[in-house]
Order: sequence, then C-alpha cells, then structure tokens
Amino acid sequence: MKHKDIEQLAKNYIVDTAEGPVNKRVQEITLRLLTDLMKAIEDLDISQSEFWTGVDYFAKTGAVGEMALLIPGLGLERFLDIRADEADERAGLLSGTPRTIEGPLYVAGAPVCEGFARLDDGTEEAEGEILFMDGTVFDHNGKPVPNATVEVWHANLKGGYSFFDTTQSEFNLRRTLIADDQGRYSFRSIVPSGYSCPPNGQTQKLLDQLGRHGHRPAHIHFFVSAEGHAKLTTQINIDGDPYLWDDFAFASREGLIPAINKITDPAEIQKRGLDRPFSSIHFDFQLRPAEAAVTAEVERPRRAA
Ligand code: MBD
Ligand code: FE
Repeated sequence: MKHKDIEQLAKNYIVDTAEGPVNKRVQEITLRLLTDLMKAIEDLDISQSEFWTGVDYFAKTGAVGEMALLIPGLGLERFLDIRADEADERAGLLSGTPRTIEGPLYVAGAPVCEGFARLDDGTEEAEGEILFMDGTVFDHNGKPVPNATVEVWHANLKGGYSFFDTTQSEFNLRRTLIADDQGRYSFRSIVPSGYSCPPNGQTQKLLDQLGRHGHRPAHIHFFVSAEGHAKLTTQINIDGDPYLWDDFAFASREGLIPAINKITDPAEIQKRGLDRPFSSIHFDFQLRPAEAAVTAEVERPRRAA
C-alpha cells in the first residue's frame, strides 16, 4: 500500500467513525501511532506471524510487570529527558544538576529522617563497603535550600531493590531525608552493585536478539524537591564501574560521577564509630526555579508501600 493510502485508511478508522465526545489529544496520538505502525508493516513487509509475535511480546511484558523496564532499555526514558533538557535550554535554564531517568524501582512512603539517615538494614554490612555520602542542596543562585527533601534509593550488593526483591527488609536502602537549615543532607549506607535485567525476563529476551546486554553501572537514585523549585530526578554513578559508560538504560551523564574516596585515617574511622576504612562521596545538588521547569513533576504510576 502507498503511504498516502495508509494515511487515509488510518484516518477513516480513527477520525471519521467518531461519535459522541472526542478526546482530541488521544485521537491525534492514536492516529499518528497507528499510521506510523501501518507504514512500518508495509515498508518492512512484516508478516502476520511476526506481527502477532510482537503483540504477544508486549502482552507478556506487561503481564510480568516489565514495561517500565523495557522503556529505559529501549532508550525511550532517556529520550524524554533529552526533550526536557531542550525545554529547559529554551527557557534559559541550563544550569543546575543534570537530570537523569527515574527508572522503574522507586517506592513512595520511605521513612522520613532529618539531616542524616542510615539507609541499610545492616544485613550486608560485613560483605559490603560502608559508604558515607553528604552534600548541600543549592538553589539556582547558589544559595542553600533549607529543609529541602532528598529522597534516595539504591540497590543492594546483588543489584536488587527492596520491595521488588522481597528477600530484603521493607524500605531497605530507601529513605526520605529532610536537609537541615543550611540545606545539608548526609547518609550512611553500603556501596551498591549494578542492576541487571532478569536474565530470563521479557526485556532481556529482546536485548539478546539485539545483541545487547542488560546491565546498569552501580548508581544511587535521587528526587530532590523544595517549594519554589523544580523537582530534580537524578542519579549519581559509582566511579570505576566497568559499565559506567555502557549503561543499558543510557542514564550516565557528565556531572553525575562524583569522586568516591577511600577513607583510611583512623581518626575519621573512629569518628564514625567504625572499625575499618570506608568510602565517602561528597555531592551537592543544584535545583532550577519552579516556574522554568517545563516538566517539573512527572506523573507516572509509582509503587507505594
Ligand atoms: C534500575 O535500577 C534502574 O535504575 C533502571 C533505570 C532500570 C532498571 C533498573
Ligand atoms: Fe536503579
């Protein structure tokens, strides 16, 4: 079929059959996606068997709860961020901590702690490297933001996240920190490992056929928010990870790879009540003003506990 005829067919399907009230936006998007899909079927001569294989793939991926994992794996979540960056740039707002994707593993309702929190429940303390991380939340003028909210979540030594990995205690490695009156936050945790897609899952199945791996470099997620400022969704990476610039979700960015320092000074070790060296990361966040944040608050289904 010619593209022109496909366009007419899609229009007949979607637009001309409309009766009653119409959601114009849904109509516009459906028409466009259907038209583009039919053009792809035509151009690539996709067989009926291939077509139903694809339908079944998405149905199964949804059924096992991997749609929100497939999206970053295809680079689509990163693509949405690139567009948000472009919108900020048009608004003259390039400064501030770079955003990067949320991913599928946030859980709302983490325990709230003021100033400092310990994130890990201690079960991996012996095997893991103890991590202290601290910094200040600044506004776009470089002024500290008192009592900013810093939500933090990360994986354990096996690359798993509490709730999704039900062997972990509830809210292990998840907290909501309220920065102090000078915008400072700090926490103790363990250095996480990188995440890997479930090896027998739907996402990995497609990645295999694309000749791609499903690994993420070790990282720590953050939502940083405060009244009058755009909510920041970002991550920091653990420097030195072999996958640092080979992330299956394309989320690594310059500016989000702070130095990780090994602290061996006995005085520093004692100060923290430890008996062995630990790692330390210092990282400041800088928020953009709210009025400029074109995509300040992203609405999406999120797990809550
Ligand atoms: C993760 O931990 C993650 O951050 C993303 C984006 C996808 C899968 C697992
Ligand atoms: Fe993650």
